[in-house]
Amino acid sequence: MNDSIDLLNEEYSITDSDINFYKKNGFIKLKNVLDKATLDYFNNEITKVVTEQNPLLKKPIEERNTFEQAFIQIGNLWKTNAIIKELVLSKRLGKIASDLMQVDGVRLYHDQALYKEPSKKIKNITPWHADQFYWPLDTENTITAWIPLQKTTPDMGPLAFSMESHKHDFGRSLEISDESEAKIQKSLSEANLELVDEGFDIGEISFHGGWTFHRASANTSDKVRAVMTVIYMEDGVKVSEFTNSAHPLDRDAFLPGLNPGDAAATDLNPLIFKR
Ligand SMILES: O=C(O)CCC(=O)C(=O)O
Repeated sequence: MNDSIDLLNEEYSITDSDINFYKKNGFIKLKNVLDKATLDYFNNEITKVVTEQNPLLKKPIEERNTFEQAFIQIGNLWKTNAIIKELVLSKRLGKIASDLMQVDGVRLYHDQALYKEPSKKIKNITPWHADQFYWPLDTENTITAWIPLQKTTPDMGPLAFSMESHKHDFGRSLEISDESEAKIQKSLSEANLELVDEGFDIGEISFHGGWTFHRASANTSDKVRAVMTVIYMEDGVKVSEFTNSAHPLDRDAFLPGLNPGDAAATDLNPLIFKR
């Protein structure tokens, strides 16, 4: 293991007030979870893989649909890259996920890099959505670590959250689209839910629950917004019934071979942390 990732073996202390904030609001932003040396190390590797594998390289941003404009998305990186695996399976992050959800252990659901390109021409927002729409998991105990690989200023499209929106079920059946942006925005405004839309310092990471509504503004800066995400689920959860067309696709990608009722624990879902 490289010296710069020793930090991944150290524990990050989560307080009762962090747990209460997460429970009440459905997300939390935590400072100094990683340091610059560690982030530079992973940024270098993840950016190399994203550049090599970018499925949108030959498609100009103006010709893409809203989802494709929002970010370059590449998943399951940990499976083929030993360096990225150290970050994705790190106990430091896995324990934070367990502590915030107040569960005994977490497994990996999947990882993905989300790179929002700089764009002056197109407003490449990430529309409002809740992730769990896509996931055939029989639990509410899912959480995403959104890990910016550099300081992320407000003009780069940092992740923004609607406070307490995990208690609000309007819009849960909308996939990421222009429709989800318009309809969920309207419903969150009508419910007077507060928006948290701020930059991320270097080393700051957010954790949001599967039903928390979130979005991101366009990247109007001149730098790429490089982000890695790790999605955790409580250890012991089962595959749910498939109730939309995204569910079997996610099953194939992240829970291969499983059917509703099976334990969500394939070779792609290692146990990351257990008390
Ligand atoms: O990075 C983005 O713009 C969106 C990220 C997101 O939706 C997620 O991590 O759940």
